[in-house]
Amino acid sequence: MMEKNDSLAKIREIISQHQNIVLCGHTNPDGDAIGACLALAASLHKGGKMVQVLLEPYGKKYNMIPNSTLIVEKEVVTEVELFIALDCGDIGRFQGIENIFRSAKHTVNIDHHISNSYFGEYNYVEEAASSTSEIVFKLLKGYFPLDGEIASALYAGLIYDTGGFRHTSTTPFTMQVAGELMNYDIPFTKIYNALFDSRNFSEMKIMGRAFDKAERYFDGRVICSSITMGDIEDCKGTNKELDAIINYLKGVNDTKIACFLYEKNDMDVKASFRGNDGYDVCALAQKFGGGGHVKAAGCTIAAPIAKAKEMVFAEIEKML
Ligand SMILES: [Mn+2]
Repeated sequence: MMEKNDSLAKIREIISQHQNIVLCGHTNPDGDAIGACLALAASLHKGGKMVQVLLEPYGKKYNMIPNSTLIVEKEVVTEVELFIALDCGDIGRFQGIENIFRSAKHTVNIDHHISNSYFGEYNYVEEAASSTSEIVFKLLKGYFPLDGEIASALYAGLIYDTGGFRHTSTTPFTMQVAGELMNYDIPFTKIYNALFDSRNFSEMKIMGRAFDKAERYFDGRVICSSITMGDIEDCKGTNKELDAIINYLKGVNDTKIACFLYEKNDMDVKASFRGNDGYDVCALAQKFGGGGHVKAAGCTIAAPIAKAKEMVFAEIEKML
């Protein structure tokens, strides 16, 4: 099989050869996308590069990830020498800035999603890596600056994507990286609590509504809940406050597949899936043009929420 990946050494060389660098993470960025972007950006900035980060607005709980001042509005980005996409499985994962990506002289794709489409001119995709932040650590260590703030950002990405070292993507190397990052005297308790144990009042209210609306199907093997724009409005929240729900659904005893759907706008429904052993929800998400990991994946479906649910269930029925 032809190796589709470039080496980390090659990626470092490309970075070293360019001065004006734009980084982006995926749409609706999570702890790993933000952590990886701000860590790499801060390191390159410290090394004297002109760095701009493109990330959509994100939830308060990520505010403890340092160096968010490197984030810019897409309108101010002109003439990109090097564009680095982090934690993005496909070009469709960075919405609204595809034109910036295409106008860049060179592009790099660094990711750990199994569904990655190798869309970069240079690619480094490691499915076995716990997180993109873990890959960024390997990229930086010994070659680019690392400090307490950069280590905090990487640690945030690492624990976010492993669910606090719980998911099967956690490896001895993940723990080794965490240990090395802790040597920078990072506020690891604060980072953990911000990511996993704090929420807005509105977020709690929306969670309550989602739990109330949850139902089980296919003899209890499938659990599903959904949230409408009206629900979010009633709870005075936003659709950035829905991330925690799916894992609670998955945690219900005897669940094989958990689904959570929400109305993104009048046209689109966002669906998240979690699968237990033996159920490939990445394949499920791919049926709708989405992707992700075997046990955690998602997609966007252009249909009303009831219809989207029907479509998802029709595919799930084939899997069971
Ligand atoms: Mn990730």
